[in-house]
Amino acid sequence: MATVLKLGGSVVTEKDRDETVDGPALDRAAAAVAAARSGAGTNGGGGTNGAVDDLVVVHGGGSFGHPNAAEWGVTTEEGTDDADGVLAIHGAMTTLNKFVLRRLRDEGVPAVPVHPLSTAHRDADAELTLPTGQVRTLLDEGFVPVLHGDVIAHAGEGVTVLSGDEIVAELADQLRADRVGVCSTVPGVLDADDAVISEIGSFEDVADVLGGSDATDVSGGMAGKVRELLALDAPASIFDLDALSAFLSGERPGTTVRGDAD
Ligand code: IP8
Repeated sequence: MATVLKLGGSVVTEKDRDETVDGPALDRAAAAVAAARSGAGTNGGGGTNGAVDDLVVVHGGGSFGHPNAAEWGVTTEEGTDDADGVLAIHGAMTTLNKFVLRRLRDEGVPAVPVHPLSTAHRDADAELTLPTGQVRTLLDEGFVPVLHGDVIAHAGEGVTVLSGDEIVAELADQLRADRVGVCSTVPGVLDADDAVISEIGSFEDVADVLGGSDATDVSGGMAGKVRELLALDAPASIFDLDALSAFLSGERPGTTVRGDAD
């Protein structure tokens, strides 16, 4: 059984300054992952918990990748066949990936990169194929695979964006993850009064507060996240950095998304 953790791009980068890592936030995230891996995380009662064994980390782009994608007019649906565009977007994401890996390694986490551009594709019907044999084997060998939002080959489009949220959903299904967490800049999905909605069972529950499509980034913002998570077998949690340790120690902080498949 695996845990899939998404570190939101806006959590680990300064979203308003191009290609700028939020060092303190990334340090906190890396420390929380390291503590959970060693079983040193605290539970709600202040005690310690068992280690999180099979952990896959996925990170988004934040101020990396999204500006390049916008510059080249690339979204999850609109592609480019210009190799310079591919390298600009993918290069920004692998730069961020190196920062994330460095911080995790500094904390002693056996983190290794898995780049979706090298393995995944969409067919002409936009159907995603994301091989996970290498991820499963890396987990079995004791590593923490770290994937990231990327551009991937897309039949008829050149390359299009593959969001971290799509990766989380695909990994969760294929690895039969029992825990899925999305660490965001907000403590959960917020209602009209900015209170955290503790549980979401269908998109209609939150359509009013999220709007039909919350396109604050090329991959669909919170509305896109909720839609992806509703399709999962496992319940998923959306929470902020303050609650990352709690999630990793087995709690369900923030908003729990339980789809029909759950
Ligand atoms: O931040 C998007 O990943 P996300 C990555 O998870 C690119 O949506 C290439 C813009």
